[in-house]
Amino acid sequence: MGNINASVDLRRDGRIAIVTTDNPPVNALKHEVRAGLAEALGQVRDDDDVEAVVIACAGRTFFAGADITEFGRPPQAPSLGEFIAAIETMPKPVVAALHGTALGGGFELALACHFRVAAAGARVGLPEVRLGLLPGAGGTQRLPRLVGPEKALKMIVTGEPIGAVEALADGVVDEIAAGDLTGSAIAFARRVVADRRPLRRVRDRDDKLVAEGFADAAAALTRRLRGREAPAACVEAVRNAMILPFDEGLKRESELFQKLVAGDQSKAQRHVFFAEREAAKVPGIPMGTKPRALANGAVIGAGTMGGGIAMCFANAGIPVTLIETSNDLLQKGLDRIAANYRATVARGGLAGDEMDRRLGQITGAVGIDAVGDADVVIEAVFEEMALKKRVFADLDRVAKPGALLATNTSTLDVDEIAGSTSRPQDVVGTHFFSPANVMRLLEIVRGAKSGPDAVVTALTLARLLGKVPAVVGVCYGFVGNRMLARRSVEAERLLLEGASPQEVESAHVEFGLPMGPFAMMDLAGLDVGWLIRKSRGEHAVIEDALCEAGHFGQKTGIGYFRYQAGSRAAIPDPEVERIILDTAARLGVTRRKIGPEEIIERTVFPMINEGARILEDGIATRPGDIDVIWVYGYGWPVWRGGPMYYADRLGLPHLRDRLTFYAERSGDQSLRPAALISRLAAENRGFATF
Ligand code: T1G
Ligand code: NAD
Repeated sequence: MGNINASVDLRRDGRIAIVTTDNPPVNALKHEVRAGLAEALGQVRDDDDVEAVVIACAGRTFFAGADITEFGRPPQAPSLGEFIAAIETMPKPVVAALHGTALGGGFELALACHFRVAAAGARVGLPEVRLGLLPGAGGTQRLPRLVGPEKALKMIVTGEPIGAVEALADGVVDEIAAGDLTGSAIAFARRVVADRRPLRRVRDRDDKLVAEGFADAAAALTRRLRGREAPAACVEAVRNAMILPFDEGLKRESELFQKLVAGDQSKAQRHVFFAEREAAKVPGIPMGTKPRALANGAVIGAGTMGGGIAMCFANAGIPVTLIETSNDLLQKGLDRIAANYRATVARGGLAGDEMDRRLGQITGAVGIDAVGDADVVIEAVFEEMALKKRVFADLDRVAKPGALLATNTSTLDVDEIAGSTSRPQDVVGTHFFSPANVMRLLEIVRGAKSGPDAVVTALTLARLLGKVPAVVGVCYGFVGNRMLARRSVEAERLLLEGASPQEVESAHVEFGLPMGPFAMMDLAGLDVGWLIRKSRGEHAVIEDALCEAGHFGQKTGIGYFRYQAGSRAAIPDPEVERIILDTAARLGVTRRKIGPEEIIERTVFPMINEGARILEDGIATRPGDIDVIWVYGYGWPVWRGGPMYYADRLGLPHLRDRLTFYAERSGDQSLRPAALISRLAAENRGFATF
């Protein structure tokens, strides 16, 4: 409780005024905070007894930005821009005391201060682009004046923060606090006064505004951000810093911000921001449930997934034992990991010594006894139930009491796997996505007997490995793959009816996905799906024919597309075209030209329909969880908010009618709208109200 208002406090230390904000959890710059700060500044501005001002925050972080929940609401004065202008025109030094994550409007506020003192662990950044925005309170005009346009653009287009040491080197902060942060900031302010140091306003500094290298940097940074509006706006705004007077650049920045904040893309990305945080809140877990220890791990199987999962542990600094059935297979797995790291080092994405440190965290072994005293064991062997049950029965024998036992199965019944142990309360699914060291999602499968602390431990593991968790129930394919199976059925029909693999691919890439269904299958390996179908007595006429012809995807150089050695570029394959035509002829399918709109409707709508059934079954708790799963597990474009959010934008009545049309035309009753869709459409509601 402050003395200015509930969030802001003003006190004095001699002739230094300290304005402290306390608005947990992240000191978001909501209206009350801005009003309190403006009031405090007003009080000390003309108080001759005050020589300088320190702006600090209580709690775990300096201002982590504007209050995102206020976007889209009627603006309340003072705006952040107005308050920031007031700081800059203060007739006495204003020092910002930075700790935690000073982000967005919080960092922009600090950039308007005359000096910045940071705690050693502080991080500063402008992540607005991740919300489909650009910095809207001067960040695109002030940061380039401190670090140069190229570095500023990199920080703004990637949204990646920098640490205090780098910020000091760049002149973004003036000092790293030795001891207590606020104390150091007060001492710094006193020295500024004593030394009569001139008030340095960042806006007045032009010496670093050199255009050299900017255009190339902009091209390189935005190359992979197709379809997004915000990155282009960031480039325009930072360019303006070099070509326009400060106030004009600021005005244009604000216009760009207002346009983006009212736009569909930012609304979708803000939905994902909050959905990601909601997804980690699991109903039915008693408050205060503690995670188990996670000091080391073991991974069973060093194939496509096992290797990537072991890298996640190593990247997080957690020692891991990678276990295979033979030295040859183990060495193959370890070689693949080393090659992966070397490729990253070669791209400049990792330092050589850091690679060595991470490789040092991975120990290879043959035989399940090597699990030893691992706190968590993740099984990633072939997708065969009998084999997985044997592995878990062995784990029940060798793993230490209380170890978290997890399976990376893509589809299989986690309860049945847990049933092969005497400790089903310790068993969960931890479904990583390929490539496991890259994809950010961790689909945590909660079994009927999974203990609450096992679920909480899996959630904690996700955060330690830098993954975004979503907790789901047990069913075939859980959430992501269950929906994906619907898309695969329709994708195959599209090929039979006349669309080429590359037409289906380009429709999905145009839609904003990194790749379409066929390039994705080629990456994951067609043999994984083939094994699963065979074990379930199911068929996919074209994909089965491809597998029988050895088309397993990138791992064999031929799948739906052809791949040259060392390249991931998908090349159309006449042999695949022939297999499709032969199969269509054999089945007597009439072929026709199919456009991209129909391709997307027929692959995306059945997925959403299955998403509705998943909500009906309680396999997912919230529609937002499904959106998070698709954004972080399958590369669904974040600026479309996720499949369920996208459906609400389309309108459920429209979705209902299109599904009904396709069900009647194809005769496939499983395409009929789910009861939930029919009900919500009839009530003119969306999934958001589910
Ligand atoms: N506004 C409102 N709520 C926020 C928030 C924000 N800026 N940041 C976090 N929260 C909530 C979050 O929803 C969660 O709520 C709780 O705080 C803890 O968050 C003009 C326009 C700071 C690194 O983009 O990146 O400034 O679930 O679980 O893992 O240019 O939160 O508990 O109810 O994420 O420790 C720019 C966004 C805004 C930073 C902390 N700033 N936040 O991570 O905790 S736009 C950002 C984060 C802007 C200006 C523009 C992270 C974090 P709940 P958490 P965390
Ligand atoms: P893979 O064939 O590439 O690797 C499996 C590895 O397990 C092989 O190296 C094999 O030698 C090893 N293995 C088999 N039995 C073993 C045992 N008893 N002890 C130790 N190692 C053993 O398969 P993958 O693609 O890595 O799939 C592994 C699991 O992950 C499967 O359950 C799969 O469904 C799941 N998954 C796969 C993907 C994907 O995209 N490939 C994505 C998510 C989940």
